[in-house]
This record gives sequence, structure tokens and C-alpha cells, in this order.
Amino acid sequence: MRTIARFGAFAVACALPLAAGAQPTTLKVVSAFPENSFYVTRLQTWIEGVNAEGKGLLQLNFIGGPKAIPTFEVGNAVRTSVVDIAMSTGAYYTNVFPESDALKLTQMPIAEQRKNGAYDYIQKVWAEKGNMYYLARVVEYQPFHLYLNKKIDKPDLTGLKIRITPVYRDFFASLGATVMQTAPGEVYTALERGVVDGYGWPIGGIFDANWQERTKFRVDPGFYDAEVSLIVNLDAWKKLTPAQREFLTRQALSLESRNEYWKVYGQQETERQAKAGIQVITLNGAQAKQYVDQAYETGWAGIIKVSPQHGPKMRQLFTKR
Ligand code: 173
Repeated sequence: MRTIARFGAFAVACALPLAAGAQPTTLKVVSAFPENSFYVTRLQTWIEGVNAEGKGLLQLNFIGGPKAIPTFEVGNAVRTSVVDIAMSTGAYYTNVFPESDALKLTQMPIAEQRKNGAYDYIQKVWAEKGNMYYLARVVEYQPFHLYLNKKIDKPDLTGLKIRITPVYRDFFASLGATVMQTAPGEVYTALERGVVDGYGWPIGGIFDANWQERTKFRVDPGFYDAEVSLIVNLDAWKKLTPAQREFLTRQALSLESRNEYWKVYGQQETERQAKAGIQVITLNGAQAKQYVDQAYETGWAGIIKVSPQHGPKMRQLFTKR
């Protein structure tokens, strides 16, 4: 008995480093955003770089977007090890744990979240409730906007049907909208058929699937900050060797450190929308302030309602003071 146990331990001790050294680990990656989106183009460029530098150590195999795994199922695919890594946003995996949607409410850059305790708290909740390792935030500085095909002259959406995800649900409902959730892949058709009168989306990206053809107005100001991140199955993360974890972290931080780019992209997309004939409905002064305040109030109320345990602490850590 003792000999067998000893031999077992010996075999494991020998096999592990050998197995790790013999061939690189390949991790499966999916995107919750559509294959044709700019987010995915940027992800694929990053993956090419990772694979070039990670020869013999770590390789990423991009499986695809929602055609491979539907947008709102990607979170569970990560949780249950169906895939190893996903690029997604918290709003798409509230079915795994509802706190995920709170990342839209962060009011400081990810670089600062890594210093003020917010990142550590995210890491704890994501591990406990999602079996996930939160690797990096790859989109920020992208406010969300309301896009419309019917004109409004005040922040009142009574009688309007708006396409949403959990990001916008409580806010748009509080403005009187009738809300309808869809994945990005269904937005064009919903607009084309007149099933919705508008939709929520960040400042950038509406051209990726030609929504500009079906969009008349954008409402300013924007609100929140679009979050897109890389999440890793926690078991897959733990199975990596220290060298592999260090490599993946370094690569992900390199991508994250280039997030300032999204500011430029936001400006370019704003100009492109103007050129495409999208008119801006601008809320001014007190009305604008009230609109944005209501976005945060309803947003946090929604998070705290579903998570009295973590909501208040997240609010404290994510709010700029
Ligand atoms: O689908 C969405 O409108 C959404 O929730 C989202 C979140 C982050 C980035 C882009 C879209």
C-alpha cells in the first residue's frame, strides 16, 4: 500500500514536467461577438502574435464566434471547460452569475482597477461564481449610446421598442421603453423588419454589420463604459505551468495596455456616423446630467438587487470619487 502510494507520487512528479515540456498546450478560444466584428479582427491579430511568440510553450486556437457557440452561451462554455478562453462581455453571461454585468459600471481604467482593489475583487467573484480567471479587459473608453429610428425631444422612451442586452435593460425600462433582448447577430434583422425602433450599442462598431443603413439617430451623451474582456476557465488556467501563465499574462497585458486606442476609434466612429447621415439628438445641461445619473442609479440598483452580497462592494470599488 505504502509502496504503491509512493510510486504513485513518484510517477506523478515525473510525468508532469515531462508532459508539460513535451509539447505546447493549446487553448481553445471563442468570441461572443460576431465573426465579422472589429473586436474579433483585433483578437485574431493578437492571437497570431501570441502563437508566433509562444511556439513550443503555448498556442491559442481560435474556434470562432457565435456560429461556434451562441453569444449568450459562451459564459457557460467557459465555466464548464467546453472552451478555455473567451472574449465576451459581462452582459452576455449573467446566466452564469449576475454580477458579471457590473463591469460596465467601472469609472476608472483597468490599469487603475488593478491597483485599487477592484481587479482583485473581480478575480475573487469570477473564480467563486463563474469558475473563471479574469485575464484582461480588451475594450474600454467606449461609452454606450441609444440609437433610434424615431425622433425624441426628451429622455422618454414611452411607446418605443428597444433592442437591449442586460447592459441597458434597467436604464431603458426606467425611461419607459419596451425592451427586447437580442444578440448582436440579430440586430440588423430586427431593425430591417421594424421589430425594434432602436438599440443600445457602444460608440464604435455599428458599421461592422451595416446597422448604419437602418439607423437614423444617436442620442448623446453616452453612458457607462463598454467592457469586453478575456476570461479563462479556472481549471485550464491552474493547469498551465508558471511559465505558460506568465507568458499568457504578459501577452494579455500587452493587449490591455493598448486600450488608449479605443479613444481614437471612438472619435473615428463618431465622424463616420456623421458622414453616414446619422443625426445626433443631444440632451443638454441638466437633462444630460439627469440621463447619465439615472443610467448609473438604475444600473447599480439592478446589480445590488441581484447581488446584495457583492453589489455594494463593487459599487464602492468601481465608482470614481
Ligand atoms: O450587445 C450589446 O449591446 C452589449 O451588451 C455590448 C457590450 C459590450 C460591447 C459591445 C456591446
